[in-house]
Amino acid sequence: MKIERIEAKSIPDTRGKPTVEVTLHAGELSARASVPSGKSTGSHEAKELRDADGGVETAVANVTGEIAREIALRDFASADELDTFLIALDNTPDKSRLGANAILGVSIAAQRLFAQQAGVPLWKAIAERAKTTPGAPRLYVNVMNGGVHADFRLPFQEYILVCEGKTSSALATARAAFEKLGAELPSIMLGTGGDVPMGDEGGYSPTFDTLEKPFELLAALAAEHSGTSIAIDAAANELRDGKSNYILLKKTYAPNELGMIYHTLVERFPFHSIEDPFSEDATQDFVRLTDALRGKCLVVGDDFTVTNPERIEAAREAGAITAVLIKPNQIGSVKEAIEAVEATHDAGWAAICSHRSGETMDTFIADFAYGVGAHGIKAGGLGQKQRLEKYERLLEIEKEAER
Ligand code: 2PG
Ligand code: MG
Repeated sequence: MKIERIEAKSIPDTRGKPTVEVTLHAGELSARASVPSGKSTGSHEAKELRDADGGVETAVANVTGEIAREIALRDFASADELDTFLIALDNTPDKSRLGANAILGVSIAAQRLFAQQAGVPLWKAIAERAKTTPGAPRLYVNVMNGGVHADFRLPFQEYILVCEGKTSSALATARAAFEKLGAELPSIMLGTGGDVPMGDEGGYSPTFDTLEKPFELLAALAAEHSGTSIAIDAAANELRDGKSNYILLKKTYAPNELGMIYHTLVERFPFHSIEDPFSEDATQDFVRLTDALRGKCLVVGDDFTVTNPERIEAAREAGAITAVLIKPNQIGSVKEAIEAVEATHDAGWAAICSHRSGETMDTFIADFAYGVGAHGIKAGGLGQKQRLEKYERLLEIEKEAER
């Protein structure tokens, strides 16, 4: 395929922060992609190129300048070939020269172009490329937002209701639970009552005086609907006290004490998974918790593994986790995100595909999660249209797959 024209521009994400949008043109075909952006980022992630003022003009210029020029000189047989070319063109281990945001925008748009050319839905093209069996992921619906996504009104970053089954029924369950929780919160949260604050990912963000209260609420919702359970993203990088301890609700905990908290929560509530229970390099703490919770609850790496096949391999050697969060922008290309899924599945672990806290209307992650047959998809709460778009796209895919 010859990509003749590339456009790129800066668009606002859900926090109003600039992010990259790319449009590719090849003959009659054209495809667009926009790149999400995280807030609780791991230091081992590929580098998102930002200007001194927080803008993405340099990343945009890299797409319309060097990348467009080089791509126009070539003909690509597959999206994989194009990604390999982009990775070599950047030629840094962390995509810091051209920017992971610049490269991923082109990579996703190119995957869409190649799917169009083949006349197949995006999820199918991804499944063929990844050699995976497509299927509906569990919905990880972030019903209550905390941590850096909500000024720490709740200590953990994400309080998630995991909904299993067909997307249409899982989403109906999530909607019913989300609505019920929204109606209950004003009378039970701390503060003045009235409007419930919302967090960055379209979930409620109430305040409580105990660690357990949000889990009591989640467990009550889970008890009402079969096929539901609880997950959290502790995002423990953000809980660090600057030394080796963690702070929750103004109290300091040593790693083993935090481990005990998780243990007690899992004993008491119907847990499915815990993401980033410790900070990004605390491998031995991950190993201990994974051993203690084996068969009871998945331990998920996010900042710990950063969608990097090499870090996933190292985690496998250590036996540190049992599931991996897959975020294409942590690694910067569709090709490497697929390799990260492969490394995860090779380890016998669950892959959970994820949006970022700064999102756009792009629904690539829905097709990606379905295409690779992921264990789950994290796409946020139901109170923000950029999150709902992903769930809506999964509903469309359910119909496409039935045809
Ligand atoms: C996470 C994500 C997405 P952020 O930590 O898993 O929910 O947040 O994009 O801010 O890293
Ligand atoms: Mg996370």
